[in-house]
Amino acid sequence: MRIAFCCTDTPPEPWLQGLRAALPTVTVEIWQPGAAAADYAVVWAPPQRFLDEQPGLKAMFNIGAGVDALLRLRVPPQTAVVRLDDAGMSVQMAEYVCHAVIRHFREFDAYEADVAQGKWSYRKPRLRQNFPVGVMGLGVLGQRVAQALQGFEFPVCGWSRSPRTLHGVQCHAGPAQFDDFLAATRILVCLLPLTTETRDIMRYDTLSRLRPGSYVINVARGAHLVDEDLIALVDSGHLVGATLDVFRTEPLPAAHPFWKHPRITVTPHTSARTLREESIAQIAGKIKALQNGAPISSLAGVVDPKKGY
Ligand code: NDP
Ligand code: OXD
Repeated sequence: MRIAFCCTDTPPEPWLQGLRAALPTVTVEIWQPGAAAADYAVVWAPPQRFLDEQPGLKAMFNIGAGVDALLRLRVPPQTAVVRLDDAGMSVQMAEYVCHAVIRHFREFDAYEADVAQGKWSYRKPRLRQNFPVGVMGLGVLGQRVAQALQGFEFPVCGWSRSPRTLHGVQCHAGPAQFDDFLAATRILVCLLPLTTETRDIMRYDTLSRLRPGSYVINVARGAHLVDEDLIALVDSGHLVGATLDVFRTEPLPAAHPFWKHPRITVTPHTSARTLREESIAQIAGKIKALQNGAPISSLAGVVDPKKGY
């Protein structure tokens, strides 16, 4: 059995070593144009040529949770696309989102500004009941984030494609319940996959339906957000600010207004990083299961190309 490794921007050696150690009877090689046909592939942002030259792959394991970039390519129809299913990302995402929510709710940025001027100041405590958090996307990451926020006693609501029942979360589903979800939200967290349905979902008309004084946290994909609409709504005061980890163009261009906007906090796509050891263990476990005859549909994280996630 042969595995092709084709990951852009990823130092290959530690991955090759880890995969070979986890699957000692398997040949694991960096893909080169003209390479022999492989059974499986481990990929991140592969070139189209890789897919064109490997039409017989049984499955392609993406070393990230989001598959939007991969699905923009022509994937051979019989090749299953399998994304990372948590693999240590959900706890990182929960840390990041709770940090951003609490920083906003407790006004720590204002305290830091005061302290920088040598000012000992107090702000009136705010009621967390007045800061309901709305999580768009109640999948692997969104559920963990919703659970972590409940630990801090924030009211939490959520929105997904199909109806969900989550303890303590006011769940909404589908376009028909989107308005109710927005109206119930004061801190909006985006954890959707990027698909044709979700592209530009945070734009002027949708963000305007959040209650005045709302805050936006985007940790999914840059193309979920229309940048100029966010800036217009923050500048008009309808939104009070945003924390953004993902951008339409990455790295964020030096001249982009997000960098210097006083009410927008930027991080470099780092909210939940791929953890190599966990990811290798998960991918190797799935390859072993397939080799032992498990059907591909039994694996967690198999992407439905029709839904786009
Ligand atoms: P999942 O596939 O587990 O969850 C996706 C959720 O979004 C599901 O609840 C799904 O609904 C919902 N959803 C999809 N389409 C729609 C729609 N049209 N309307 C309403 N809800 C919809 O994904 P993960 O939680 O693992 O990851 C989410 C995204 O986070 C990734 O796709 C990626 O873009 C991003 N990400 C960002 C990282 C970063 O570092 N910034 C790191 C990792 C991921 P349903 O439950 O009905 O299927
Ligand atoms: C992912 C990411 O999708 O890191 O895993 O954004």
